[in-house]
Amino acid sequence: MSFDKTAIKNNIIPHEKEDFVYTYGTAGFRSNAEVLGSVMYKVAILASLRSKKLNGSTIGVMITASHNPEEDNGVKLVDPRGEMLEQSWEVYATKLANAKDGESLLAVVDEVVAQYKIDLDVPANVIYAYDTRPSCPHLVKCLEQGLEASGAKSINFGLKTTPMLHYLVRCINTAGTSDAYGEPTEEGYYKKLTSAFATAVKGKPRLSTLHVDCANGVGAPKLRELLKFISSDVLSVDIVNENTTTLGQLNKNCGADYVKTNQRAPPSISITAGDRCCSYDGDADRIVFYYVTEDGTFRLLDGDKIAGLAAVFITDLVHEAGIDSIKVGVVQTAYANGSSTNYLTKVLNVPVSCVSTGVKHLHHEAEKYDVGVYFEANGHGTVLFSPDALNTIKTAEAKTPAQKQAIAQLFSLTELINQTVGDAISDMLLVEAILTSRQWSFEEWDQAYTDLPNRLVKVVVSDRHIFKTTNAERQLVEPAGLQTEIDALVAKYSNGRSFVRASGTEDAVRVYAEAATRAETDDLAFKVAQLVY
Ligand code: NG1
Ligand code: ZN
Repeated sequence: MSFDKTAIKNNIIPHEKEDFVYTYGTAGFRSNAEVLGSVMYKVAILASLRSKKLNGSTIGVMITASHNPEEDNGVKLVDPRGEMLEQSWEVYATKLANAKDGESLLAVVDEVVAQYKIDLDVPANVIYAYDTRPSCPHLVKCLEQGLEASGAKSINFGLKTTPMLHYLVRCINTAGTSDAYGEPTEEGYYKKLTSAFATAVKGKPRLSTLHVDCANGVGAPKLRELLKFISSDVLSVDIVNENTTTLGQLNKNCGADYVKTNQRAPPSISITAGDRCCSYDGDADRIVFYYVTEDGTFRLLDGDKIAGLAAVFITDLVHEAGIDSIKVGVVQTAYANGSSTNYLTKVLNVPVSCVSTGVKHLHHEAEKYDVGVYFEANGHGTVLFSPDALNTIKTAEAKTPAQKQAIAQLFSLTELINQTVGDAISDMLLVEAILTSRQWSFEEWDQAYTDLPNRLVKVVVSDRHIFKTTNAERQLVEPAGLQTEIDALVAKYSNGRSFVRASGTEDAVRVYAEAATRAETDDLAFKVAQLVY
């Protein structure tokens, strides 16, 4: 099988819409599924080139649009260690996607080959998977057309959650090495997570049932499958919203994004005081938890709360294990609630960095710590253990039974937490392991700090690209003068904070505001939105 330029040129899938401009954004290409067939073809070519560049390492392609409505779809590339595609390649992804005919496509291919000095004779290896969207089968065919033209050896892994595909990519590329990540099968994934969970909670009484809203997406069948690998004496889960076959149900009035944005439980869940609930998003890489208090108030435990819980637990464990040389750090974005940042820096005394939106930015920053906890407020995140930290944990010698237990527990966390990307299933088990270990209710977890009231508003503008930011997106540099106006408004509110940035996944500008009270927050958000509009 060879990289066949003639076939690449001749088999090109024409653009569905003449004037559509494609951008490889925060989470790859994402838009209405109708315009994505042509993109899939090009993504396949790019994946093949990337694999060739990396000496035939396996590259992943995931077809999903996460929390977007069912009619949308998207695609992103996964690099050999399970991370997002290296950023410098994104411009070429965009260029390829916008090439309208065979000639211009080949011109971009030649540019990539020259830029990265790619040897086209190196064999390419690509694996791919997709979520439950009705447009997936067609888009998969378009992808396969591109894989064939570029002569890639490929494996269709079928229906998977996004994090599972990341896991598989890493397993395949590390197989047989000293840092082999796991068995490159779906079953291997379940076994790894469930056995780590069982170790992490050993000897502790099981918590009450956790109600899991799977957003009528791929998380539902996969969680059901995982449960076959773990005893209900250890983990009790009730799956809600698992209708993946009725059209129009995916992410509809349910899922992590619905809960976070509306700050309420999905109407399909009847939730009463004492119930423990969580919601995944459509491709199961995000999770948020929630409960209601005795007086019926809805309480959200979002990504910031998960980061705080993980940071405090791991910091304590490291200390109990007698390996204080391992330092824990947390990475957030500007959307993190001000109270969470305050709690992490002032109460826990852990270093916190703030980076631009998008997990790829958080992931890279988290790699700088021994243990890097990173979460977006919307519930997308994970915890990374550096190779040195991993080695220290593996070789630590216990002097007491308590140290022995702490070391074992720390090690189980390194197995339980998906090291490639945020993973709703893995994060759910992490939170359950911590709460089981501490025998904490959601209320007790929630006690760490109280969120400042906050509001996220979407403003549709004629051209979102004019909004340019700096300082991890916390300040606008363009349009000129707008930031000064925002600052003047913010200064009028106690604990006020607000910022504006263009979305990378939707054609809109996002306004975030927080302040001391709900009324002030809403007022600030509204006034800033008016400035933008
Ligand atoms: P954009 O649309 O760029 O704000 C959204 C989320 C990100 C991230 C991506 C990818 C917010 C405010 N933004 O990005 O955190 O998750 O989608 O899914 O939640
Ligand atoms: Zn997602």
